[in-house]
Amino acid sequence: MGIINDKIKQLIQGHEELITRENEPVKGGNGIFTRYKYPVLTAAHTPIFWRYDLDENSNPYLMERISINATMNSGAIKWNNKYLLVVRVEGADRKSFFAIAESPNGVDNFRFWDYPIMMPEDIVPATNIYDMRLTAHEDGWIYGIFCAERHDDTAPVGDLSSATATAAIARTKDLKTWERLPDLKTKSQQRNVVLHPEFVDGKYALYTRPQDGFIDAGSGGGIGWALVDDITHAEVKEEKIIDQRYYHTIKEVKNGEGPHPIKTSKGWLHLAHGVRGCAAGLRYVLYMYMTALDDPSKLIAAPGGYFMAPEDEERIGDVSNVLFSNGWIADEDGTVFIYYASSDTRMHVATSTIDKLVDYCMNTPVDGLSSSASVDTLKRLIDKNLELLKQQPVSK
Ligand code: M1P
Repeated sequence: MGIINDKIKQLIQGHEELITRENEPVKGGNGIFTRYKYPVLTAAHTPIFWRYDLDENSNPYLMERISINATMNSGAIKWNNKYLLVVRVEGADRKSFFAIAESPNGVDNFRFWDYPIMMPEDIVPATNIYDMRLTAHEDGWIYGIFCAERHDDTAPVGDLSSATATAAIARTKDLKTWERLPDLKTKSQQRNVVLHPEFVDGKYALYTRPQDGFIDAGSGGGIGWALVDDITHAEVKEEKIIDQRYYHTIKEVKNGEGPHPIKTSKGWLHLAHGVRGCAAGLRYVLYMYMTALDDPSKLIAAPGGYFMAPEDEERIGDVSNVLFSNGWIADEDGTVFIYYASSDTRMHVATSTIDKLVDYCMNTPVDGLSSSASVDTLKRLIDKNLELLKQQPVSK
């Protein structure tokens, strides 16, 4: 065994400085949420001892032996008073795996646990697994539903790109040991499947995203809803669309549920992503909606447009122009920590409160689906404000 030399010490100290750097809220903003100055996790936040062989004899040049490409789309949960992310870590070899990073305050000092999650395989092993949604269910288990990707063996010989997306299900009581349940049985391919935290009519309830192909949502219609009798042999027999896609909106091409919804006194608060096409490719933004407390499948509020869209460095990465969220944490005091990835590359946090997000959902005008409807909505606000300013002028 070699010795820890000065170069290794510098490497470890530099990493420690990065992961303990204090984050700062960005001033200004739109009154709905607050962004933070630094990403909470990047590939460089992964432990030095994952990437380097620290033995001078077997690594005399101190090279990275296992490079990490990205830390992205993370599930989130508050656990033993810590803010935990189940991070999608992607290696330089394009394989994703899950690893937990924990923070004492939710906005900085995220530190990875020593080992990634050793996720058991389904009967048919997957090539790639990613984007876990965590749900502490009222049945007492913590479930992780994620996408299992496999090569589509029905594709013509030589087609090495066609793949299938299936919802994989695992559960745990301690976030360390995971029990893998059989993958969700569905008629179509599925990604972005999320477990609702409560039983509905005595059944497990899932938000689904039926899709025609691996990439193409096609006739899928939008975010679906399905009740499942037995989570240990989960099968979607009936599925209805609860949040539809529309022409010329932020979710024209695709949408997908984010983390499981947060229960509030006014209804279930949902965070989702919407996708549209443009000359630069697909653009992914985050949007919100609410459903009824007594029926989580009934839409009660649909603020028009996006809630968050990529800004500045968020716009650039492996898959540019993408914001994606599959994790948030609502604290006891009403603070909401929204964890989102930018451009399939790094993780960020934004904060808001339950009251603000409910107000945003209930009072942001709906998308009228045409330019004239948007102008009518705008005119009503201008009329109201100009009247107010006439009565109470603001000195310039
Ligand atoms: O590259 C953007 C996202 O694309 C997919 O999301 P969706 O199924 O909604 O299109 C996923 O591969 C996701 O991981 C990725 O961030």
